[in-house]
Amino acid sequence: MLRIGFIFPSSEYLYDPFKGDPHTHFQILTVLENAFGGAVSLSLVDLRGIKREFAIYHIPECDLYLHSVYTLDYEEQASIVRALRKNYPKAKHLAGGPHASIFEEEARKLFDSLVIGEGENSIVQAVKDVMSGSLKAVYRQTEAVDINRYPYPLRKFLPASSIARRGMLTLNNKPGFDKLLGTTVMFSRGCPYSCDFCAMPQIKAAGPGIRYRSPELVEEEMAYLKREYHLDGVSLLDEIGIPPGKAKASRFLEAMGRTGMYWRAQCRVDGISPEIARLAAQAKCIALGMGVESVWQKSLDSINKRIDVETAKRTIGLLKEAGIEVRIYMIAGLPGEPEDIVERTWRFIEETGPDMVLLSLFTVRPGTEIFNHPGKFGIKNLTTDWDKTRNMYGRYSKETPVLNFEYEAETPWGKSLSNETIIANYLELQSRLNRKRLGTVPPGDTNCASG
Ligand code: B12
Repeated sequence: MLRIGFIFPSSEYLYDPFKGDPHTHFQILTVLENAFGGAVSLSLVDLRGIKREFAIYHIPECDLYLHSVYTLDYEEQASIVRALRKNYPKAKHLAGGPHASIFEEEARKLFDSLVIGEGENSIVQAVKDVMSGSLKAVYRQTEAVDINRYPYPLRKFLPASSIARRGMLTLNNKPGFDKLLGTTVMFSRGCPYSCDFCAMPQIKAAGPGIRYRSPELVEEEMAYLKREYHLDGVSLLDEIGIPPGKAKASRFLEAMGRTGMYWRAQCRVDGISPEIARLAAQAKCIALGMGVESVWQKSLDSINKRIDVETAKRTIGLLKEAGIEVRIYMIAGLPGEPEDIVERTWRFIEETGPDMVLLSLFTVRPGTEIFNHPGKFGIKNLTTDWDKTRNMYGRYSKETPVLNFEYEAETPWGKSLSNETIIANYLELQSRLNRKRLGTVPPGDTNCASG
């Protein structure tokens, strides 16, 4: 029997790594179970919360190790691979994920094999090849997979205690929801937009656009979670949780409504009509997070966000009226910010009254248009020291944040802000938010779709 272990790294830089779930791992292991049944033994090696130097004691001997490589985890994952090669020299290491796709050459030196693009077909072929001793260096998926051909991802690879958790449905302005049991789900793949600060367009180049699981599969997965884990609700991690377009959105919302479970999600500010807001509330949507990113239109335009500040204002109002808690994601330090950005941002917040504001410091991540063409955005001195890109507010009670780039003094939009000013602006806004209890309490929410 072939022993396969999929390793999830410690994620020690996250305030709480158990806010999310290893969806890639659930999905790939479920696909393998369906394809190979008893011919393979499958394990998810969960290293969250485990110190790096002790990780090796938590990893059982396997014939094939799988890794999903994120930029911030790369160094840790490389050290794990090196340690495992010493202990189990015959074992093979196969990797996929954003960092492995963006830095293919570098990744090929570390791993025996890479899966580039979506992995459902490639992993089945790769495991067959391991069995016959002919593992290839690269498996490349060049077309989008049909996600409705695959069953929902099973959660049994982790203990129930780490699946069903309290605190997943907590609301800032309504008590009681923190007691509910919840977990995270993902019902879509991809995104139809090309924001210049997001790595998705490059990572998902082989499957552009957005694909949703059918409402039937959504209901099946929700029923499974309720039955096996007695959940009260779920948090959707999809970038655009409610499918765009009235017909698709209604069918999805009706399906969610039938489950009787609470849910929270994310959406674009331009994706919500009054009717959709009402239907979502009826379907027990308790909170929606939206990437407002900036209150300065020039900054929004410079990153190709394709929204406008007025729409953002309107949608916040709509959702509040429907009784849905509104969280907005904002970024400090985007290209084009004026000198008075703090006051402008604060006015917007006071005027619109969101229930929560999750503010991040702008970080240039690999795989983004800004990383690939910094000059276009007036950016220089980009660092690839990824440690400097672990920007979580939760860290800053003890440390001072740093930017992983600088703006040219003169940029395409005129005079720029210095790094010191951007950081001071960021800290000033965070402290105002905390004083008004609008920030994350405790600081450092790990939600990642906001960048
Ligand atoms: C859910 C999610 C999370 C979850 C769970 C992460 C996980 N490791 O499972 C949480 C909340 C924990 C998280 C955290 C972070 N995330 Co995140 N996350 C996502 C999100 C929204 C979905 C990923 C997902 O699970 N999709 C569902 C699965 C089934 O699909 P998939 O991941 O695309 O995987 C498919 C293929 O890529 C491939 N594949 C991938 N890996 C592997 C490995 C093997 C062996 C094989 C065979 C195949 C394979 O096969 C899969 C099936 O086709 C993506 C954006 C997106 N929509 O893709 C961002 C994204 C991946 N995250 C990102 C970032 C930056 C982060 C954070 C660093 C955030 C931060 N605030 O700093 C942290 C770091 C996390 C860590 N250690 O996990 C970036 C990655 C950029 C990069 N260069 O690494 C993305 C692309 C967001 C973005 N817009 O830029 N994240």
